[in-house]
Amino acid sequence: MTGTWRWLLAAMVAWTIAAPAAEMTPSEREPSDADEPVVTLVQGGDETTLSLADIEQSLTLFDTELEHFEGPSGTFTGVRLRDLLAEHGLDEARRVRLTGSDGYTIFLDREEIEAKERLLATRLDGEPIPADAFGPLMLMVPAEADAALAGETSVTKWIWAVTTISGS
Ligand SMILES: Nc1nc2c(c(=O)[nH]1)N[C@H]1C(S)=C(S)[C@@H](COP(=O)(O)O)O[C@H]1N2
Ligand SMILES: [Mo]
Repeated sequence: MTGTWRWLLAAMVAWTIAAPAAEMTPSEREPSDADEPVVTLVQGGDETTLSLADIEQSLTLFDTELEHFEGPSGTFTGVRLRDLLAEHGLDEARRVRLTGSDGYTIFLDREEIEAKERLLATRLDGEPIPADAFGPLMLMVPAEADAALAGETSVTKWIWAVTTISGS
């Protein structure tokens, strides 16, 4: 092996060891064709309703393997929150508010949106996530999954059952 190859191999091994358990990688899954509405986007006076098909067909899908602190575990597939916001002009908002079907609500300001890679998961092990199991849309920070599970980081912004996203 030449020096360069040896160095490259060492770097790859080091990266594999150091890589966070739950990284996001582009998915090879086929986008959904389920067209029932799952989420409403609100911006000014405009409201748009999106289905899983609308979300998955217009954006790059990512996979991440993690154990969610509420129990569900496996390969989650979804879109980057940032991509979804950009696709619908909500990246211009000062902050966005996400609300769940249970009324739980969070705000994310632009800085927070930029700071962390958030996955809006639409599937678990290839299947849509049932409404009675935190679905159909779950927001997560894959890079912090292990810390979340260990109770070492705040998970107040891991909102599940997201039904509304509005800009303000
Ligand atoms: N839809 C929804 N998402 C939610 C919550 C909730 O009540 N509803 N609770 C949040 C909070 S405050 C925390 S600490 C974690 C874990 O919530 P739990 O302790 O109520 O299980 O999930 C977050 N995501
Ligand atoms: Mo909480």
